[in-house]
Amino acid sequence: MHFKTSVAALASISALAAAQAPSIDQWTQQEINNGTAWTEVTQIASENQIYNVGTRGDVSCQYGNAKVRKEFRHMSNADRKAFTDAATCLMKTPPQHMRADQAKNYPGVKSRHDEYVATHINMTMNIHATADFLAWHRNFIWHYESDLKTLCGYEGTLPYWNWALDAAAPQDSPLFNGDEYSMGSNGEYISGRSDTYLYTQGINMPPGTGGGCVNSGPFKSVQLHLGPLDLPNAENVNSNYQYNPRCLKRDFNSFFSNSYNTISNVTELVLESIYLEDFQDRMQGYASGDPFGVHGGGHWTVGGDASDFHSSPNDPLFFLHHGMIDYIWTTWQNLDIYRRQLIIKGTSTLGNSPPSAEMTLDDMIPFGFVTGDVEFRKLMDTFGDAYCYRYE
Ligand SMILES: *[C@@H]1O[C@H](CO)[C@@H](O)[C@H](O)[C@H]1NC(C)=O
Ligand SMILES: *[C@@H]1O[C@H](CO)[C@@H](O)[C@H](O)[C@H]1NC(C)=O
Ligand SMILES: *[C@@H]1O[C@H](CO)[C@@H](O)[C@H](O)[C@H]1NC(C)=O
Ligand SMILES: [Cu+2]
Repeated sequence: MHFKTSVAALASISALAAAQAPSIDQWTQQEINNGTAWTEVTQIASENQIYNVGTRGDVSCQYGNAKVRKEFRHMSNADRKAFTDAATCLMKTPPQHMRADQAKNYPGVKSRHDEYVATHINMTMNIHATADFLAWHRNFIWHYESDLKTLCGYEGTLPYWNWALDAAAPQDSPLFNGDEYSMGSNGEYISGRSDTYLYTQGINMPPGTGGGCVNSGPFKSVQLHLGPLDLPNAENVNSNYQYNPRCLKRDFNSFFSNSYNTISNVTELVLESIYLEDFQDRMQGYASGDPFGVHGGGHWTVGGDASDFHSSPNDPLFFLHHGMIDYIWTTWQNLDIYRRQLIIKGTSTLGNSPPSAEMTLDDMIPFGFVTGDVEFRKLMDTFGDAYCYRYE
């Protein structure tokens, strides 16, 4: 079955979808591969979102006044620069949560940005392949966005990076052209490298297109302080919060984007995952035949510091990648909003190792040096509680 879909017809498809998510059979493989299906899927999801939010009556967060997060390349030059100015400002802002008497235990925490990195390092084994992977990262990047505003005067919203648009050659993306309106360049090219075997995923990684320090654009002279902890071919630190001042490195690698982050990869993930377990496992690379998923694939596509499992938030691009992950989750939720809004599945330990209790929406979730504990339930709806934003 193939629906001939015009934008005008989307409203009626959307009414159907309010009862049940659309089926992948509604699109041809060519439409899935050329982005037509993804465009229509996100339109159906936003129609559902408009309808759903519209039924809530007199609440202050409405579709029309929600903050809109945009793809970085679709922002104006001035807005992009305002964002990267604020992101570098956060790296120079002193820690806000760590008390003076705690500082000796966290020698590498020198800035507010480092508090995000340290928190992610601390919680790595409790926020990936857990029930709260999506929710935890949603709240993590939302606080980053808030901090850019309150601590660094930013007036815009958190951008996201749709890596599928750059899957063929991420190193050539306009986001990374290295000018002052970009997200910074690739790392300096290091030649003569050979393949690296990645044990966890069981694959052979060819060398990327960079490998050295990011040498132009807004993050050219930033200094990282924490990590890396698990990078291949790197001098990893020996303890979680060790002080390790150095440049930001990247190594764009189309091997990953072509295999795990294409437009068909993300469209098939969203349309073929009916159950939450399938959706979150496949997204993170725990499904058979896909050891990275779009989440892991995005981290490894950037390479360098963004691919360090523990300290990846060192690269501000982390927050744009996780914006895309959050966009994908909200899209999946909104395709069948009544069933998917408040559904969670899993425990609080990575792959349930060591075994831990099933999480519930009543659980209080810790955020280390980012913010106080938050009830899981309050992280499920981008129009609920503290949140009021959408993607476009
Ligand atoms: C994608 O493929 C469909 C089906 O062949 C075609 O109608 C449509 O114009 C294509 N869209 C783009 C953006 O190439
Ligand atoms: C991702 O998409 C590409 C083509 O766009 C395909 O070759 C690859 O097998 C897909 N990966 C997965 C894990 O489905
Ligand atoms: C790390 O976790 C411990 C135990 O939960 C907590 O007391 C500490 O504040 C955390 N530190 C950071 C930086 O998240
Ligand atoms: Cu993470």
